[in-house]
Amino acid sequence: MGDVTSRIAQLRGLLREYDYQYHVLDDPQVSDQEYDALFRELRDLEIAYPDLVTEDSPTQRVGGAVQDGFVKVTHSQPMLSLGNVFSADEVAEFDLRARSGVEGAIQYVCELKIDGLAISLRYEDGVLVRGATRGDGAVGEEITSNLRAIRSIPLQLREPLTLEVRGEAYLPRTSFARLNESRRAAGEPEFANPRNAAAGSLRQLDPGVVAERQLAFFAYALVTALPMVDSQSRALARMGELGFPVNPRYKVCHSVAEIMDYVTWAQATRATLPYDIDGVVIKVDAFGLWEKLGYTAKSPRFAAAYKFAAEQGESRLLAIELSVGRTGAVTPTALIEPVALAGTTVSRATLHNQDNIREKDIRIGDLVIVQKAGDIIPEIVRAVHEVRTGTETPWQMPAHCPVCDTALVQDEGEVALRCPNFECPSKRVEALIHFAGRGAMNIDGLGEMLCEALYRAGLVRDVADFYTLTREQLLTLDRMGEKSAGNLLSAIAASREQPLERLLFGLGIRLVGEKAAQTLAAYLGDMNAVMNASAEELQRIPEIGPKMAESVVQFGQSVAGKELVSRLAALGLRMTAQRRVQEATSEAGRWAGKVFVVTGTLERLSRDEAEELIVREGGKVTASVSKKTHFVLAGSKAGSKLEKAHALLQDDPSLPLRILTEDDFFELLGDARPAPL
Ligand code: 3BA
Repeated sequence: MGDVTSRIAQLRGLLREYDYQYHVLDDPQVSDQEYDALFRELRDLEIAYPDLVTEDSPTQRVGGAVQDGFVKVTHSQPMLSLGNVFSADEVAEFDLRARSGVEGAIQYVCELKIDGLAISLRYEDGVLVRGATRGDGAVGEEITSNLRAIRSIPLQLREPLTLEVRGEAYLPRTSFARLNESRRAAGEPEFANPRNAAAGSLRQLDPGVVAERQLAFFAYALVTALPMVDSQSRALARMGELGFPVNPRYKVCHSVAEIMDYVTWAQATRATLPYDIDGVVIKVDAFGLWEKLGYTAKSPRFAAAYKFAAEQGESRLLAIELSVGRTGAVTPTALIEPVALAGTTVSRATLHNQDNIREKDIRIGDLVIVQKAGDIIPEIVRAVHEVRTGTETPWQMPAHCPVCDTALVQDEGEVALRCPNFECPSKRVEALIHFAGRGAMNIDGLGEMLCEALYRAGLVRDVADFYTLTREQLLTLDRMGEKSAGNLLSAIAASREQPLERLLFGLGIRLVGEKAAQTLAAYLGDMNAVMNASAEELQRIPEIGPKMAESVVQFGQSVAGKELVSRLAALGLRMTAQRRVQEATSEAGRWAGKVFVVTGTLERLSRDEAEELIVREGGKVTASVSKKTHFVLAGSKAGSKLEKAHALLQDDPSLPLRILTEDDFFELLGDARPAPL
């Protein structure tokens, strides 16, 4: 028995070392056959002696069973987002601010910004115990089983330490190509880019699927303080020693010029890398300065992301396809000859609207410049008129809906043509997709294809119909099994509990985006109030302007809107807000009748909090600066709104308009500052 125990320990040690050499150092020292022989020997011993199996054994990467879903976890420290910089000037500003906190020289670490998903890994006594997604930064999802299936993530560290490390899980380009090839062969929809594929993979409930997809990992942040590790450069080195894959292509820089050289190098190298990057991360090296520089509301002041400009390519415009969105807007999409761009193949790109096509004189058959920036959908930038042959044909927007043939209309002041038909199948399906989508009710498994299939089968005409679907109905659909049907029904049922703001957003009221839905829910408190609010009442709410107010009133007063909402209420969806903003002290408040605009980044409170304070004091918050504005509260990086205020004052210094810094604002509030929100 003693022999077995020590052989198992020896095998694990060897396999761990070989995994490390292969996946972290990228420098295998044994052949696949040798590795496999040792692996089989270990696996067979563990089968014979199941009591000796441990979680951190190299055989246990894909041990976990298929899961039902993911549990939410609160991060020990929030995973902040990075502020963006786009030019040498903005890097210089970042540098100036960082230097204001130091005497003497400053050192930076520049890293490639891997285009994957930020994750957090916790180790106890050297053993991986928990892995989580970034989520919204405060709360993520526990995906330990999936992360264990990533072979470059160590299950056991080379030293028995307790610590937390963060980094990027990503899909190497070769893995991405392989994955899409097999999806194409299986007739499944392909992923648009490696990032989406990585995200989709980590949401899989079966770790076996994650293992197959061959994701990888780079560690870039050491959350736990360790002896002798007082800088980012040391943290990177130390994480490497502990067995984490650390991207070796980072560089210590001492000036803006050196940082920009690195950016230039990264841009030039980008296409040859085996993974996608979307920029460079610049970090102050010394941890001592991290504390001094601190954070803004959202991101650290000691780091920034330099985002690459969009990558461009050339292609041929083959045809223009029209689609009808949820609001009826008809949008043209260019079908182009496939072109490789930023690591993916692009064969469709947006043309935005008919005015854009006319203004840029884009014709079928034209050579076109295609551009892709980050997550954004590819777009046609322009046509290369110089190389026309005369065979190119101008394109005309049709007068009728391409789906239901209703005459299209153009609203005053809008560019898009819209299909006004309430029953247009395309609008209906898009409304269903929107409702089930991520920012809205977030119903797992209810994607575009299924929404369309449900509509076509006549099972769902509007969003309320989701909640009366039965198992039998679902089973009549192609490729719908017992298990998927069950999962879908429980996901739909669970979505009843989604907060009011998600429901409001999901209803797809024109102009009401995610942010406006949150504001409406917080200020009005329940669905009834939203449905019955007058335009005046709505406009008193921060950042709800006349157009949105009108749209909400129109929905609230429409027969269809009323009917839909009352059905949803009867079906048990949540109709009241969890958190309600305190009523305005109205006339009594110190800012009764005063009109505010809040702009830029505030340091001591969020924009929402500032707006709530203003409303509590009887003030009104609007989105844009005009002659009627009394106060512009301007944080850092305030842009056009602040400029507009300056311009108005220059034109007419007698305006009652005042520009406030954050300090001025708190001074005005004085000792009457209400209790923290
Ligand atoms: N370094 C992304 N954040 C990064 C630790 C800080 C940071 C990133 C980074 C905040 C990359 C924001 C999400 C987050 C961990 C918060 C990188 C990359 N450093 N090299 C400075 O390659 N994508 N992202 N992740 N905490």
